[in-house]
Amino acid sequence: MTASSKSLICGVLARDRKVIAKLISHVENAMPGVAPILAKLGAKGGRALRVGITGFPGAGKSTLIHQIAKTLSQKKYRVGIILMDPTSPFSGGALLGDRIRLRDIQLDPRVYIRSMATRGHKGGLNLAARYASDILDAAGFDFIFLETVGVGQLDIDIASYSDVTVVVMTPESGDEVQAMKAGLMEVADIFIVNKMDRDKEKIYFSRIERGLEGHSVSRNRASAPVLGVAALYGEGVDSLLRVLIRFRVKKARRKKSS
Ligand SMILES: Nc1nc2c(ncn2[C@@H]2O[C@H](COP(=O)(O)OP(=O)(O)O)[C@@H](O)[C@H]2O)c(=O)[nH]1
Ligand SMILES: [Mg+2]
Repeated sequence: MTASSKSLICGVLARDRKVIAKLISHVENAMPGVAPILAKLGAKGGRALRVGITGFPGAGKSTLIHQIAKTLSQKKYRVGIILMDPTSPFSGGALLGDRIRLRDIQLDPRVYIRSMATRGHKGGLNLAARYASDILDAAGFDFIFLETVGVGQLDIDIASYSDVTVVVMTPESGDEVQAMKAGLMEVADIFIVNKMDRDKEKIYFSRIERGLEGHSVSRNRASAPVLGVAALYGEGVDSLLRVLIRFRVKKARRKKSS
């Protein structure tokens, strides 16, 4: 292992943001020599809870992640965020209001945000995102959120190595639920119906719930909880947080006993 590889590893373990950013770029560009570094770091990780957040553009994924990250940070957890959504407000396409809201977590020393371009990954975006998660895991982040657009194979790939998969919808998503890639519905652990401030008519919510119930019956596994939230106002985010913290405790127990 070269001296520069060693210094990259030390930098990541010391949670040096510049080094983390540099190594993730190496991964994106499939730089030679990166594999042994990832192998070393991979062995250091395993503590973080990896949460895939998916759903149609505009459903409120970024807003939700922002709220969760802010609250987790207040509780002294460290949060890594990986964005693979080109429309994400984190990645610069933000409305002014979004930017102002996001500034507080971008400056938060317990939060690290990385957006990944959806083009130009030599080894594939999916693999790059996976390695980026490994890097953040090794760096000691407690939670890692991966935001994807929710319409393609990538979401299902990410779900395959996430500990928890959250599907975000809105009250009028009834038809989207039908249209959503079947495989994605199968892997969802939690369904979020966002923007409940806008459409309090419970009829929408119960329609989605009913649609999802039919789904869990057909996939023959315990039904995933359906939580109504208003991410923009932080309403209902606490119950999602409790579920995620519980998942993390369970993961830590499994790791201990294995
Ligand atoms: N009314 C309302 N708007 C919301 C809520 N959550 C997000 N939004 C808005 O919906 C738009 C899309 O949100 P964003 O988080 O970028 O969605 P994403 O594409 O899924 O990441 C933004 O203008 C948000 O301000 C909510 O709970 N209520
Ligand atoms: Mg987004």
